[in-house]
Amino acid sequence: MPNLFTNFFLWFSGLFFSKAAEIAVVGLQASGKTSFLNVITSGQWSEDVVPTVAFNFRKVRKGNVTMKIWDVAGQPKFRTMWERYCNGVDAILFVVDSADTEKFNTARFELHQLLGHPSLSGVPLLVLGNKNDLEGHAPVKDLIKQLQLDKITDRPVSCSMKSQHNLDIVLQWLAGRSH
Ligand SMILES: Nc1nc2c(ncn2[C@@H]2O[C@H](COP(=O)(O)OP(=O)(O)O)[C@@H](O)[C@H]2O)c(=O)[nH]1
Ligand SMILES: *[C@@H]1O[C@H](CO)[C@@H](O)[C@H](O)[C@H]1NC(C)=O
Repeated sequence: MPNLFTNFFLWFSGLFFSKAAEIAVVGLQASGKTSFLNVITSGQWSEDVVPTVAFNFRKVRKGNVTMKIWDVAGQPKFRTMWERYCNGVDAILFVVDSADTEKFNTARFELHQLLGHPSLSGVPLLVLGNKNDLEGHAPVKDLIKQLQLDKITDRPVSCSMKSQHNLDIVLQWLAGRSH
């Protein structure tokens, strides 16, 4: 059975990475963005060299999919850059550490700040609860409540937990947003 799943996942992720898509992967520092990308690509992505930037921004590529990754929390002056970096993305993937309940307030604040940018209106949002293998992690319904996802009405929103068994569903959702 595990082999069957793995094979299906590899087959499916191959399809996903053949489609053209640009995805913004954002979240608080250490929420697990890099780890998640390593899981879905088995670490096989190429890193673009980004001209010297004053904050933690990276761009990685695999197949025809580009992921733009950065930490949302930081110095307010960098907020003006969000719009530029999100411009034209097909989806926003917001990664949250579901075990770090003390940071939910910060995560909610930063998420809603980001979504408030006019040029990002309508861009689909997928919230991914990470570190759900840890004791005391919040379930999906708590994430929805804590991050006030029900208040987001100007775009498609989905919330999921990262687990071996639904990574294909996560990719499927993202693929539905690509062109
Ligand atoms: N237990 C657990 N730890 C994780 C998980 N994902 C990431 N981490 C750990 O959390 C830390 C931050 O992860 P990283 O991917 O670097 O976060 P980023 O700053 O958002 O890119 C690292 O020490 C990871 O090993 C997870 O699903 N479960
Ligand atoms: C990327 O897209 C082009 C054009 O659709 C296609 O020919 C190519 O095979 C794709 N790349 C990958 C790695 O799938």
